[in-house]
Amino acid sequence: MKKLSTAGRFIFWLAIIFTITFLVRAESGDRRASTHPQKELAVAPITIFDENGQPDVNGVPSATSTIFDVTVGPDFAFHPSTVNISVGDTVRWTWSGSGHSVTSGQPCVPDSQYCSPNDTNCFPGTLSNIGTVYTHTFSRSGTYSYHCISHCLLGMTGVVNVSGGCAPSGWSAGPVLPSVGVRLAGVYFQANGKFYAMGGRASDSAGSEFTHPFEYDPVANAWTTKSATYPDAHVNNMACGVLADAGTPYIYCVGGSQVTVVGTFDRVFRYDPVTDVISAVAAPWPGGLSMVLPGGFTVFNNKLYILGGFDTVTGGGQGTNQIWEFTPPTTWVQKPSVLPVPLGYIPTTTIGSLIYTGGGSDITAGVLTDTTNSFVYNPVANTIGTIAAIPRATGETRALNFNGKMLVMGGGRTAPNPSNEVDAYTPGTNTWAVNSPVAAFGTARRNFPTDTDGTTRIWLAGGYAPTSPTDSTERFCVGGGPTPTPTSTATATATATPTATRTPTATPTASPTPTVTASSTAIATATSTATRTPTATATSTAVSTATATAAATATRTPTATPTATTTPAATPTGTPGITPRPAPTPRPRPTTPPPRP
Ligand SMILES: [Cu+2]
Repeated sequence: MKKLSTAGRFIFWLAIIFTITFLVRAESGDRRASTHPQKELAVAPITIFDENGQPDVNGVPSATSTIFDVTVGPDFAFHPSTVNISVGDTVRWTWSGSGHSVTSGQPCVPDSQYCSPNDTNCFPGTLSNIGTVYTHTFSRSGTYSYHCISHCLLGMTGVVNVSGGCAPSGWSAGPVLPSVGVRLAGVYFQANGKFYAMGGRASDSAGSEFTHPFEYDPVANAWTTKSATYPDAHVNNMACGVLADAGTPYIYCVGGSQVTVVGTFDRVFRYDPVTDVISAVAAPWPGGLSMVLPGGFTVFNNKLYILGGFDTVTGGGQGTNQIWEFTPPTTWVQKPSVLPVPLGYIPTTTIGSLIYTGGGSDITAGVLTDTTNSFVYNPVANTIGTIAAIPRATGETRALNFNGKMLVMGGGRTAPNPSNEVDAYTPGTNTWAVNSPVAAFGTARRNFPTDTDGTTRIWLAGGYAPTSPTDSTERFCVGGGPTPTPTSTATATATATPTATRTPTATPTASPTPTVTASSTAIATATSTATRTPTATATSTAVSTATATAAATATRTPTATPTATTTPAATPTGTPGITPRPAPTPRPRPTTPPPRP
């Protein structure tokens, strides 16, 4: 009896799946791909302009190029689902089942970077049949997710990790920014392989905000000031990330302050680096309330998450604990979870399906103090807990996912900060390493733009170093090339090798697949007292567990004790944690300007 019903259910789902398959195929309207797969094979390796006008997305195979085979189907999977290659290598997908596609983008959102059968019409997509062969050569390092447009929801997803392609190895000085600058947001834009520094200002004087994005081209090893103009001057400490809308990736930016002006903006805009156009997004951040700067920010599943923030008005300036989620084109949701403690400027990144933080600024009565608070947040289950504390207090910087580890990049303002230390957190073991596998960078700084391609390169520039704005740029490359000349003191003569030379060896570092199952870090459920042994490191078990709902009353010790005694006094109240923020009652303008955010 039980067997029968199981079989029945199986057949039922099969029927559903095939229905979906045929419906999608009916919409796709590309018969040619199905009937003449061999033709596609002949066409595919040629460089093609995609709808973004990107001619070099499908790179020219290098002399040492290797072909990696992936089978599409016959089940609802790619085999293997993860391939690790070097820049210049080619992936060759062969269909052993029908009605599938290879479509770039995080599941299940096409981003038009590449797709079967010929890198065009990635959105809404084209399905191909058994015997089809599609090849794509990867000319830039990075982590490239893809999926089958028809069966993504069934888990038909894959990843291509591309490493190498840069030199020299380690940290080296890059060209200086077009201006000294602080409070810019760093964004790597995978579709063109460039690094962007968004917003920010040249000094702490009125009117010093930047008006155009800065673009760093790793190939030319040069900065460019773009033509697009920001919609306003509230561009300090924006939360920015790459999200796709209708198949096209953009840099979305949220919120921001203007120096010497009280309050913040809640507006959202997006920047298309390919067309160099900034456009408005009619969905202001509800958590901004015209006075909150976004805290930590990161992207997961084509959604931008904002963790905590800096309420620049209330109480003379204080941290916030809310978590917000933005989904293109215009949807904001406040998550039921809150941070165990209010924090601003939180180093935050996504590894697999979890969001990690390390450090962040306690803000009390306008005074910022670096902390060691370290959390893991599950945006799907809406649970949040602590992880082993970062080995030093920091804030006013970013965390990056580099080969499945969280790197916390220097930062901090409480002596001896700012720092140039790079702390690396490994989720699988719930442990931290200092300046390994990525060494400390040259110039200690805080509040600077930084980002990574995820596998091979890291960029950073500007920031307070330690108190005055700098224009120095540093870049990190793993593998290839000779060991770098120690960077730091990036004076005018900076420009080192104009890249180009690449040794395709690219020491495969670490485990490039950032799939992280909760394992040791345990986002456990509703237990209340979150006691964590202060020394912690070793045992992965005892990780504490402030649950989403409980944390509302979390008491916070404002001392920046390195052990981050969070004590989320989790009195599990029945009410979900979304205590609506008190309406911004008109409050007297402070006679003295609040701390400059
Ligand atoms: Cu499929």
